[in-house]
Amino acid sequence: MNKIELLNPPELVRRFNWRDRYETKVAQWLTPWDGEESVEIGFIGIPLSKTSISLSGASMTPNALRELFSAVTTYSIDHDVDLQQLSAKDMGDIQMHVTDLLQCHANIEQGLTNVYRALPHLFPIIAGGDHSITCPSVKAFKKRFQGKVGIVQIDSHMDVRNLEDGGPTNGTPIRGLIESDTVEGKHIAQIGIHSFANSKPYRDYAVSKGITQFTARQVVVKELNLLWNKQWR
Ligand SMILES: [Mn+2]
Repeated sequence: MNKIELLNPPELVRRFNWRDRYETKVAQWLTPWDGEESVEIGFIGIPLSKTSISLSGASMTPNALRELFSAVTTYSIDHDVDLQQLSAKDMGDIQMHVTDLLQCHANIEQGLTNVYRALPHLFPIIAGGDHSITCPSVKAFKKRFQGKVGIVQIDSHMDVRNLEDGGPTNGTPIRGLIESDTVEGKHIAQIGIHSFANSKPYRDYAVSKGITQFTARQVVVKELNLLWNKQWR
């Protein structure tokens, strides 16, 4: 078995032993990577929540998702697609440091870089963790592709807080990516930004950097207009 530095095997493995021959549960498809098999899609957990400004249980998310692997199937009726044709594996979790948050971020960037080096064609699906993990994750992704990277962010917050007042936190990942020249503002779209959840100086910063923003209200109004035109006219 090939050990990738800073990547631990999944902490939780959810099995589903009974099998209907015509149905596959995610637990029967998205199984732990054995360190050898070729793999197209990798589920990677980053169990970090201490970088959150407010109390957070986000570090429990990777395992909470793994719990659900036995409850859901690989088939989408909406898109008539069965994902089991893709080779996907649970790669495990990036190693966190217990107390050193900057070390956690360094581990994320280096650990993902190690993963991409070992498996250059892997398409990663990364499960945080609080939103601070986006900054080191995207830095590693950009290093791998050497090209321009864009972000579609679905969030009530802009996450462009200054880095001097206690960063890097879950409020700073977009700022960190812009200030480190990893991602250009014009390649970032934020959808769902809420009123009374952000400040005017950060709205001005986002606009000055060319970030495209759609508020939650704009999304709802647009959705209602679509529904109105479709169903009631
Ligand atoms: Mn966020």
